[in-house]
Amino acid sequence: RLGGAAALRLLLAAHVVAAFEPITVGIAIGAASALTGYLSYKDLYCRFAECCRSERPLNASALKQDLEEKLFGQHLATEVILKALTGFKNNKNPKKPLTLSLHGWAGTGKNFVSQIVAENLHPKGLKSNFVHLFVSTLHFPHEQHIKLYQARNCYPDQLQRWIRGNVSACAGSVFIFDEMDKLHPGVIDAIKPFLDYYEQIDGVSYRKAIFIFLSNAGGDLITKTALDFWRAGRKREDIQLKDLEAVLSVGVFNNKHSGLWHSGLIDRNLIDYFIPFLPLEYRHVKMCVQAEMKARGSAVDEDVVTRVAEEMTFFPKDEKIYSDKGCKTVQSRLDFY
Ligand SMILES: *[C@@H]1O[C@H](CO)[C@@H](O)[C@H](O)[C@H]1NC(C)=O
Ligand SMILES: CC(=O)N[C@H]1CO[C@H](CO)[C@@H](O)[C@@H]1O
Repeated sequence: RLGGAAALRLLLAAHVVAAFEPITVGIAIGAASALTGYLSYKDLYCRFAECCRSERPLNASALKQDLEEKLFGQHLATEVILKALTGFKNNKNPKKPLTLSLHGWAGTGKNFVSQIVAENLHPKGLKSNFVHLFVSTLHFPHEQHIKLYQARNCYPDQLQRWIRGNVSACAGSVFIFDEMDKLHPGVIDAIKPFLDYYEQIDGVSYRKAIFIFLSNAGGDLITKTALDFWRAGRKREDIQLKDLEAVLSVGVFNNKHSGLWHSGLIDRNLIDYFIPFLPLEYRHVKMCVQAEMKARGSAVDEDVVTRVAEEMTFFPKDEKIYSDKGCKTVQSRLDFY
């Protein structure tokens, strides 16, 4: 048995090689782990290369802490996401992939939550090889371009091949579809089979995968409900899922621009959870500014916090309760100060 220093040298060598050549890494790491003797090959390998580890249990308290500390004003989303993910990850035998549909105005935290979820499932988050973000306006064509894309064979077959390839490589892959409301129905048709209750499709099981859809659809109805509560003098935190769930699925379903409209995702119950994001109030915007300052490593200057928050525009006209853009422009405004 070699001393610690020699083993360490081997490990470092493996690390350097890791950047260049996967097969050599395997051998070098194998040697190093034989020498160090206490780390399994897999553990060691996964220090250098990203491993999929679909079976790794979710750390529910870490997810809870992330959501509570970083996401502001979204008690419903926090609750539902925590419940949905722990339930799904604790289930050894899910009958279908987990599908979450996140709804609300821009800046309310939908993208942010997807990022938190991704990081809790795969430590590298959005940079992970097992997390895939599709932005409809970026990845998918406008209607008039569809022929062209079809000719180039990158739509929607390409998407199916990607999903298939990605899930084959990692059963616990996460797919995030942003701007669902701008997504062409054909794209949804292409992914629909993967969301269904099939045991396998062509030898691949999609049941451990997670699909997250983001859209603005239903944002106006969610806002209306929040406003009704406010006007009735009731607390925001008293809004319950049942106050919104019906509104949401009917509203979304009836909205031609929702991307989910007549896609069969709803009438076939392929969406497991509709998750509403409430419009953000002045106090939440302030929390966003404070959090952003902390994240940048600077002391929280309440003066600046107030100034940034007061620069946002609030609606409705008379009451001025909710921020137009949620927390969306906080970062750039903070840059300015
Ligand atoms: C889960 O997360 C908590 C909070 O971040 C941490 O203290 C704990 O060690 C984690 N547990 C495991 C098993 O990783
Ligand atoms: C193996 C495979 O098909 N991987 C695909 C996973 O998805 C990304 C897009 O996010 C494709 O670029 C990969 O080719």
